[in-house]
Amino acid sequence: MIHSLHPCLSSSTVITEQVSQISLQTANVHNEDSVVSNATSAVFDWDTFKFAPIRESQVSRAMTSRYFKDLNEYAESDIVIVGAGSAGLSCAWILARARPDLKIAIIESNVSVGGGCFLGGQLFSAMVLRKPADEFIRELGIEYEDEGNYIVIKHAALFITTLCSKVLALPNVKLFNATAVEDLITRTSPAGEVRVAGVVTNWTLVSMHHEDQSCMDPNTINAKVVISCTGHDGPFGAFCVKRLVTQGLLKRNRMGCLDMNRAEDSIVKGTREVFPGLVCAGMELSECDSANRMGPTFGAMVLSGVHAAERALEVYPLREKEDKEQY
Ligand code: AHZ
Repeated sequence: MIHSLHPCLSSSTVITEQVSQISLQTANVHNEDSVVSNATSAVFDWDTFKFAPIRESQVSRAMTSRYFKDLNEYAESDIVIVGAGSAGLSCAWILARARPDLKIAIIESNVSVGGGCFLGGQLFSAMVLRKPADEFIRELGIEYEDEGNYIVIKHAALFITTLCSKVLALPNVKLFNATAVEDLITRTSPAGEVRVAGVVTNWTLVSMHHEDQSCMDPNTINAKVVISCTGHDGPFGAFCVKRLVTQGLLKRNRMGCLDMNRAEDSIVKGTREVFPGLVCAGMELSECDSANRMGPTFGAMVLSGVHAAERALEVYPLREKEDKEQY
């Protein structure tokens, strides 16, 4: 049975009906005697097994109709989060639950989410978070070992995939991955004050080829507030801070050397709207404030994400008002 097809798909109705009629004739037999029947009811007599039929265009339309509907809806977002690493996804989880009325787009340049968070340090698995970030981990429902001042999750990927799955299940969030923010939208008030008013995007693979292909113009997303969580300097990292620096709108202070104790406190405390309309969180802040890096301890990333959500909602009414006044 196919529910709620996009209106432009009405020409496919005949094919859809034919296919669903065939699918009704497919009678798969459950195998109650299977040695894995205690783990799943999706176990069948494999000799007679057959998938419900499908036409290739149905698969294509199932994806494209939804993707372009989302692009259309989120072209006007309330808040855009740039970067789906530990800071960005932590922020999204808090923000989207605190304000279910707001439309939140997450733009991630990589195909996969997580940034530096699929592994602990030096390609090891375990992930360390200093207290009091354990409160956030308990809310996520992830098991950990309590080591006193810090906790250890058995694999960083367990943390980031759990967090991501919870974020993606929220109805007011859309993740556009494999999509890079390659510029910012700005507005200038009659008094000459500049603010960030959205992001300029492109497929990441296109963004990577501006040097050897010409005229590959981007797409845009308007937003009242942008939260940048693109990590420290790198090929794509610290993107929004660096873009404003090139315009002389923000001062760059490069990331300091590693000092776990100083670094984590200063990233969390320093999380703020660094420029009108642009809140900055996670390691991108170190390129703004010259904060030390902390290496493989992630408590500051999740709590900077929480703090960023709080700061974004504080400035939201003002930025929304400016957005209405300045179009
Ligand atoms: O792909 C990037 C990553 O997933 C994404 N990103 C970067 N530039 C982008 C752009 N458009 C869209 N222009 C972009 N996406 O942003 C994500 C950043 O994740 P991250 O894990 O690099 O940053 P974070 O601040 O969430 O976590 C930092 C983790 C670190 S680094 C570090 C150290 O070097 O000492 N220590 C910790 C805990």
